[in-house]
Amino acid sequence: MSKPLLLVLGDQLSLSLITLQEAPDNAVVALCEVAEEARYVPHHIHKIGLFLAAMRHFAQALREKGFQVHYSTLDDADNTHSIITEAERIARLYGCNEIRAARPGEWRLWRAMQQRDNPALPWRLLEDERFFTTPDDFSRWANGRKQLRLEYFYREQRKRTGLLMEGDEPAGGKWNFDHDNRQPIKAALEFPDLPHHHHDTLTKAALADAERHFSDHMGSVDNFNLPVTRRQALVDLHHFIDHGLANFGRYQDAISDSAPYLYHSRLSAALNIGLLSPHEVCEAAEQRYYNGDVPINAAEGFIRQVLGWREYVRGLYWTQMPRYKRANQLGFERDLPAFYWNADTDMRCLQRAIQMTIDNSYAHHIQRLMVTGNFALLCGVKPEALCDWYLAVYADASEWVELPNTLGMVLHADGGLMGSKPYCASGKYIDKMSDHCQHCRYSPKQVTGSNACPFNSLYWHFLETHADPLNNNPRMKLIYGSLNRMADEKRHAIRQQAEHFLNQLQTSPGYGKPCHTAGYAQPTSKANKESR
Ligand code: FAD
Ligand code: DLZ
Ligand code: SF4
Repeated sequence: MSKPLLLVLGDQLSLSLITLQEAPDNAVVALCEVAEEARYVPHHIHKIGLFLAAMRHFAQALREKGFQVHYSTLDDADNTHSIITEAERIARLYGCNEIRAARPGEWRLWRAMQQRDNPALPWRLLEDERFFTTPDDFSRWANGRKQLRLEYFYREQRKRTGLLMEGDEPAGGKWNFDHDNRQPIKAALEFPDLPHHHHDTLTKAALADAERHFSDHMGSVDNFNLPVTRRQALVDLHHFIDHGLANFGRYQDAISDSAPYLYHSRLSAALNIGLLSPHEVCEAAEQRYYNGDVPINAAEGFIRQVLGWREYVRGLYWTQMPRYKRANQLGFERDLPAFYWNADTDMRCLQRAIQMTIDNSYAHHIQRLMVTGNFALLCGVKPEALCDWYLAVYADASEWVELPNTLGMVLHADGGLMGSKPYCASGKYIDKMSDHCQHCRYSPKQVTGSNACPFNSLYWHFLETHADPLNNNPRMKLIYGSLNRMADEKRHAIRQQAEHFLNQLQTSPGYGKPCHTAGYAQPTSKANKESR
């Protein structure tokens, strides 16, 4: 008779998970805290605390529902500290003859599960059905298309689900209201306060364990305020729908020097670990539009992120891996700038985006794309260094969503599969969308000279360096026209300015590791914490 071990990973904390839905009465459910998952990149302490606290609460909820649960803690003496070997150890402990697991969020684990080859203890891998689409659905959609553009995928998704559809037509008469969603920051804006989540004894112990085991990682648990139960995640969802959604669209691209969240939902971590479903968050936003509480550009803008972008990047990831991870179309070779680990820079926009990341394990999309991402693109940071950083520092980061965003959207490393052109921008864009520049020692209006915003010369330098292949891109014709019309002396001065900046840029191969530039000692993570 079959007796399965049902492995539930840290990002599969949903009662609707296929493994749990199909559980026979004799099944044993395993949740495993393992050091390997916390260390393969040096995850932010909030992220580790989130996983430990949420997994412990989920195990408790499963027991209350009558499941037999084995929970391995980091301190268990016999813990093997690797997901695969720990699942096999527990299976043998309970006399299970099969391990069942839903598709994990990262290809490395999926591959490792597929490669196990023990007839006495086979792994049975199931499709994760908690998304709107499966990788097979995406593959069918992509089949035969020359370009895999989000917009067409998204329209199909709207038609398939009926979300914001009125018969065969999109609600509001248009598929996409992005044009209305580009308002910059304004001084008079007031942003909603966040709900404050109570830390019960389970949460307190999980945070203490995270700090005790991983004290060398970025961040401090002092200001941890992520939802760790479904109940807390629902509080965040309702709070966003009541207080953030109406302005979500309009200020989606704005950047603030002081406010980390603006009108963003801050729901990504809860969605990605399974405390919320993408269906319920989209339906909640749609309902508010039909109730007349929020404008169409807000509801559509939000639903496009979840039903469109989130599903699209997942489809790309699973259909393009593993070769996707090796892509580096522009041939970038630079290590990560050292200040990405400690925010020690005089460029105000970068300082604020990275400090907010250190404080909250969160930065909103435009900070990731147009500040830290744009800077890395202009400097030519190599994909594996940048991807590891985004994967480590954000509580919502899982490779299926982080990799396409970083490698495809930010670094254009996939040759335009994901985005039709690189999201490169000068200081002028950041000045327009944010209030950073007024606090900065540099001027966004100057391109050369000691006060010139570094983004400006780097921008032209990037275009010049990568003219082949980028100047053939029809969407970049205009900007290459400007570059080509520039006087030789000006071009030369800009090139020198950028090269000087890049030559003195200190880089670091990893958190706490020595920097590449001689004469600079990166602060250790401890010193780093004390200085905050
Ligand atoms: P909101 O702005 O409120 O958006 C609502 C929801 O839409 C998000 O919660 C998220 O689920 C979804 N969403 C929005 N944009 C995207 C997108 N581009 N791709 C996929 N889903 C999206 N998101 C992650 O969830 N995990 C990551 O590891 C991650 N890494 C990123 C790395 C880079 C370089 C960039 C540019 C973006 C990355 N994103 C990632 C996408 C996006 O930045 C975050 O989803 C968003 O900032 C989370 O904050 P929020 O919940 O307040 O989002
Ligand atoms: C991110 C993370 C961390 C820090 N710890 C664990 C853990 O102890 N046990 C676990 O099952 N999952 C953890 N995770 C999430 C995993 O990295 C994630 O489940 C895989 O990357 C697959 O998506
Ligand atoms: Fe950033 Fe340049 Fe503005 Fe300074 S001047 S905040 S470096 S864009």
